[in-house]
Parts: sequence; C-alpha cells; structure tokens
Amino acid sequence: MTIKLYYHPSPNPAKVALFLEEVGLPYEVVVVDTRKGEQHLPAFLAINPNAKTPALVDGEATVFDSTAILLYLAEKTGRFLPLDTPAARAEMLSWLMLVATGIGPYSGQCVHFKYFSPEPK
Ligand SMILES: N[C@@H](CCC(=O)N[C@@H](CS)C(=O)NCC(=O)O)C(=O)O
Repeated sequence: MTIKLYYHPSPNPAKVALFLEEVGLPYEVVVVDTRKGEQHLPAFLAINPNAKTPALVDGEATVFDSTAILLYLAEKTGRFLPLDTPAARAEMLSWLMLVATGIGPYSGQCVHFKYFSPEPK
C-alpha cells in the first residue's frame, strides 16, 4: 500500500518530502491547504488531532509531527540512522531535537509574527 503524505508546501512537511525523495520510497501526496483551514476538517483531525501538517499514513501506521515521521521512516528504511551505539544515537537525537524544539518552532514564530501578526507601528 502506497504511503500517503499529508502535505502543505511549508518547512515541516518539506522535511518529510525530502526524506522520502532521498530514500526513493514511493508515496502519494494528499494536499492539505492550511491557508483554507483544511487542517481542521474532521477527516484530517482523525489523522492528526493536532491539526498540523505533515502527517503520514503507511498501511496500518499513522504518524504525525515531522520529527516522529522522520524517526519512523528512518527505522522503517534503515536509512539516515547512525551506527547503533549509544554515543552515535545520542548525537543524532541531540541534533534532531535541536531542530524539532529549537530551530523549527522559533522560525515558525518568526514567520507568523513578521507576516501574519505584525506589531502595530
Ligand atoms: N511540530 C510540528 C509542527 C507542524 C507545523 O507547524 N506545521 C505547519 C506547516 S509548517 C502547519 O500545519 N500550520 C498550520 C496551522 O498551524 O494551522 C511538526 O514538526 O510537524
């Protein structure tokens, strides 16, 4: 069964699309237009109750949040994982979580406040 990637052209979904392209796994894009509010439709909320893209359905597996999806795909394919040693895993997890909890959210807030909710001058 083909993987379905619930996608909007923005940074977090792009991480997953890049991974899938790099490993050459076939997948089908399901567009979720977040500018039209499609992330709040019941059919999508059943896949990601957090109402954000990306999300991925792979047969019986449903996974949302870009970092969870990257780890899921890395484990499924055996790609982009370091040697299975505590030191190598620690380094990989540290950089992955830095992007997930530091760079990603703060970049998102920067775009939001700069373009969508700017301070009144
Ligand atoms: N922690 C989530 C963040 C996902 C996220 O913020 N997605 C954005 C697109 S980059 C989105 O769906 N925004 C629509 C909204 O917040 O309503 C992840 O890493 O997947």
